[in-house]
Amino acid sequence: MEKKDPKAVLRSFMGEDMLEKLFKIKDPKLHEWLAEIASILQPKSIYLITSEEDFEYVRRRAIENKEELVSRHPNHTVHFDGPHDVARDRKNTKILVPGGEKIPYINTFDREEGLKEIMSLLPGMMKGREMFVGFYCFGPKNSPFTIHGVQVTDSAYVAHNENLLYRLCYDEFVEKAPNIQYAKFLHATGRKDEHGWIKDVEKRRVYIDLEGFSAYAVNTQYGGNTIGMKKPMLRLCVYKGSLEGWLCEHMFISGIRGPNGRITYITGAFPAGCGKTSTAFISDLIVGDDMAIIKEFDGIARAANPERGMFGIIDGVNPKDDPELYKVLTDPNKEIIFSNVLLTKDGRVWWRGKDEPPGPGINYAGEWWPGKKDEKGNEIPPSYPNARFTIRLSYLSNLDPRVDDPKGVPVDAMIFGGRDSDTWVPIEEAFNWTHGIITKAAALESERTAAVLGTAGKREFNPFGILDFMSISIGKYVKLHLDFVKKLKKVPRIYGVNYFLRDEKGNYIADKEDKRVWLLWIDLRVNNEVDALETPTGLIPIYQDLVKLFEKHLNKEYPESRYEKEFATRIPQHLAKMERIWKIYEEIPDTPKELFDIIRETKNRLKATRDRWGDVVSPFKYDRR
Ligand code: SPV
Ligand code: MN
Repeated sequence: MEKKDPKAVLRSFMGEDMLEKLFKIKDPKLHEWLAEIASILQPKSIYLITSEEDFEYVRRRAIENKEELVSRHPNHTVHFDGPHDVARDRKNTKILVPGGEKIPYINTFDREEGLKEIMSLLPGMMKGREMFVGFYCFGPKNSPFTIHGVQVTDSAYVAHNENLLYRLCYDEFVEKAPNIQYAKFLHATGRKDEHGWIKDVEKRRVYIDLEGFSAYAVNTQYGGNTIGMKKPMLRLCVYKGSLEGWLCEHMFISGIRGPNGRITYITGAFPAGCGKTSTAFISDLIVGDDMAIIKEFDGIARAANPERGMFGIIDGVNPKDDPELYKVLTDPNKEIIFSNVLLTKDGRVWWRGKDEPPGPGINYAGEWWPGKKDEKGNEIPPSYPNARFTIRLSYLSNLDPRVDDPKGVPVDAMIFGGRDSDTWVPIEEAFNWTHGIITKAAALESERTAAVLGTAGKREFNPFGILDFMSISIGKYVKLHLDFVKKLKKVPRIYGVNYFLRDEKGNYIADKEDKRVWLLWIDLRVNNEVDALETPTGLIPIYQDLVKLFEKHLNKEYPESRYEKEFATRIPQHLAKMERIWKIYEEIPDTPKELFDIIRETKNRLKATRDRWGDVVSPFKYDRR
């Protein structure tokens, strides 16, 4: 069949001025793609987001079509995803690969079949709706870090989020296309019920097409599935980095001020809901809270935040522990999108962390009143544990001005952490890069949180804190990191952290604010200003150094008994962990051999230490290094 002229097709969906804007981007493939999907999806009209002037229109549309409700503060809107769509859907999120090649721990699916399935869902899906097309940058503008992306969605809520979270990059498309590689994201909300919730959740699909450098999300609203520039892009970015020899990470980026005002830059990987954002906030300068692209320039590893906003967890944000964030989230003058919080009858936004009790209103599961139970008799929380807020980073008073630096910031240290009640110490430095990548990053485990659908609390393997967004074999990803260091003149130090260690009674041992001390210790280590103690698993702080930091920066005592409890080596737990990790990587065919060497050495050191000191070894037993 003869192909129709894209311009003629698109003319029936948009006015001449829009059409002109679109054709300023000199990329026939883009025009063809948009014409093709518009013909299939049959939206009422198409709206291009090309400048900040379009932002107010998109926000207004989200309110008019009731995807967002306005709270008592006109700048604060609330969106509800519905009880079955409040988190990322692991089961139905698939990486499309030719032939459906099986990759351990990664949910793969045959590319052709996957694309066919998506195509079968799409016809007419945008009928009666407006289709938004946005042009964004994943990274600072005019930067070697940046990946371009086009988002197509029939949700003004999704487009509204993207406008706050990413740098608008229409001008770069005009300037550079077709000589840029850009990702394509297609989101179609699907049928909604009278609440505005997805009707066909069983047909929810989030498919990532590596070869086509694109992703699809259908029959879903939750931001982690639908905001293409966020997690779908992260998966494409991991893939692209693996082909080109750089790193794409699920990491915050922040700066900590050491003596004389120097800044040590730290990046940190954590699974969702394990302290990534709070670590960024306890630093002195925030660059990013969720993702990082890390590349080598002149022998230095440098990191850039692909985002310019935050889609953060709001549950538990309170004035005492998170003063900076709380202030922003309660400021009537800031533009904020809340999702899956409670909107009370008098128009207040409520989440766990507010000091007043929640009053009746609406939440992710419909009308809510204190004590409301679901059909199984379980109490429905007023605000969902994975409830989120979307804001611009520019609202933060401690935002690092280098957030927009096209060259990014230098990486002095990387930290890896998860929810671990009984094994890791609060902070430990790896002996070197390879040891760190293997024992801190590749061996990361964490208890599941509410950020994914399913039961929270179970210990899961989560290498680099990125498993949910991994699009290539884990073995390859480990190798990519081991090789990356070969380009570096200055090697970042690597740390394992754990904020979730519990005592015999099951209580957390550390206070939330203590993480600041661990970060300050990293600054001293990176600058060779303190020694450390050598344990079988890495290098830990000397007691007196921590006492000084606690006193100076938190104005509190750090008792010997706490140090001993926190920094003891729990050998049986470590050995069991090494067994688990060994078994996992045995099943991953392309695991680099060094991983097994280092695990074997670690086990030997742990056993020798146990023979000498027993199962639980006090940190006071160790020698300085
Ligand atoms: C995460 O879950 O890691 C998030 C939120 O940052 S989401 O966009 O759902 O991935
Ligand atoms: Mn995340």
